[in-house]
Amino acid sequence: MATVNVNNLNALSDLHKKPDANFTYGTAGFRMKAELLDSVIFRTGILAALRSKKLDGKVIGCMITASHNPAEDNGVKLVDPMGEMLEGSWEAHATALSNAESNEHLIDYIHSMVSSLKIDLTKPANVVFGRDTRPSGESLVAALADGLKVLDATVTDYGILTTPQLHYITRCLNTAGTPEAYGEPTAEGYYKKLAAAFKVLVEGKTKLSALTLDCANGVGAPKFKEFLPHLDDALSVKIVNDDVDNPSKLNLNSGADFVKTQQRGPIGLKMAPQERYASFDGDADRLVYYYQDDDNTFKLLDGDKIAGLAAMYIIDLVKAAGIDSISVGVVQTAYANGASTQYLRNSLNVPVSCVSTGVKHLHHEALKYDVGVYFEANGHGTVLFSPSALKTIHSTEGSNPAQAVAARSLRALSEVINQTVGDAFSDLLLVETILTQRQWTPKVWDQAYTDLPNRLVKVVVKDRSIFKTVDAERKLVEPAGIQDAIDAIVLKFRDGRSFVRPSGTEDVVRVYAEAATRPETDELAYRIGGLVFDYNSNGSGTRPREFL
Ligand code: NG1
Ligand code: ZN
Repeated sequence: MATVNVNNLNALSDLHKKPDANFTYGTAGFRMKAELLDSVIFRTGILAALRSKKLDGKVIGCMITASHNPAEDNGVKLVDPMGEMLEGSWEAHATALSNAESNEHLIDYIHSMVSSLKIDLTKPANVVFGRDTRPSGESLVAALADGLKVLDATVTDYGILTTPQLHYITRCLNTAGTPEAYGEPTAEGYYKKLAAAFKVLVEGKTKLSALTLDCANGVGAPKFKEFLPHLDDALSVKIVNDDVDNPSKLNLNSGADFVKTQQRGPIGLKMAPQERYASFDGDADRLVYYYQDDDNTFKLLDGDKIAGLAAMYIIDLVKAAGIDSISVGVVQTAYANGASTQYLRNSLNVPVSCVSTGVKHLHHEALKYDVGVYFEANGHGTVLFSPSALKTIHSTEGSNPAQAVAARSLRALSEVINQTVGDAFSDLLLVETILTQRQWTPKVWDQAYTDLPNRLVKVVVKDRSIFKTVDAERKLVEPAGIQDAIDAIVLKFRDGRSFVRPSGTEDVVRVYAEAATRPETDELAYRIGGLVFDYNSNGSGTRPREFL
């Protein structure tokens, strides 16, 4: 059995010593203050090479980003060969490698992986990587490159990219020359593919007024500017918050996360009634829309609204093409607004599944449908077309011109939508397609249903690990008795719904509540927040004042 070159590993690992900290590869990969990440990223490089060797030299992607987090944070996520997230069972290996206390422990763990997973170290390793605009990205890429040297991986540095671009490129590289070939493995190839499909989708339709796009001062700004010329004027976009030269501005008072959580537009953006606005997050995998109503109220069109719009449009197209044997389904998490679930089930008559938080859960569930639409309320999501749906769509010519046009649109739609992961560029083109096809203003889109007022509250507790959930995180089984207490409170509120779960990315417990009116929603959220605090404060800390 081949072994790791220990001298090589020692020399490289000594350049990237582990600090006194504990790391976890979670739903968002590793994510934390950038200054703590050097050893983690070095070791993630080793893991990426092992994963590639395990998969017979298939290309593994590695993205250095901290998405919507503040500028001083950074992180890393691995991408599996078809552009999907790293297989769940390898997350524990990532965590274990990152926490090995010495070079010896590191080598031992690598060898234990080699033997238990039957990894043939003589196989090639191929890894590609990219990063967002964070200043820490440059030195972290160097740490990653050192990690990749440990097992002599062949690497390609794609420089600055959006997260979904790296997922796309990874899939292209692994499918090149096969019947599943996904496209040219470059940013340019990605732009060409999306633009060509979008032009087919809006052909002959009257162009809408310009969309104002907030890029959160992140990588979406330079990349969308690169992309726009490919659209040949098929879409008018006015880009704002594009200052990537001032790193401290990244995600600051702007971007999809700010807009969704604050339920307001980016600070400094002057909004005109009935115009369209959209925000990306810092690595351009999340998208939310919004507008200002005639009475100046701010209206958010979040991931749930995008899912509803997409499902409605796809169901209509499938019918119009005469291929309604294709099943369309929607996947949400418990954070989806109750009114959106009602709309999908009762007005669109589509099956809706609810899964645990984290895109990998949504993605997995969406694969069960011919066409699976999945979105988190925060704007991260996509639409997956199964191989059999694609086959049907590609072989349908239609028995009349209307059917032929619908089938052509479905084909283009499957090209415009990134099949690997939620992609803000793709999702934006999807929304713009539908609004252009229908000649809808954001207000008309918004009329599908009215969101129930909702509130998300963070509760800082002593130990969030004591909160254990079941039923797609909608019920707590531990601490004992707490769920009954929650249910008793919820019962008192009209249209009340509330659930509690520990965050996977922050050291807090999240409380979600919705009810018929804003005051009732707030009261519900704060009463449940207080309950959670009382169950786990152990008398420490101060009970937040708003907790009734
Ligand atoms: P946690 O911190 O586990 O709630 C958050 C988001 C998720 C997902 C992950 C990964 C909410 C309520 N939670 O997870 O939807 O996007 O981050 O970034 O938005
Ligand atoms: Zn993101």
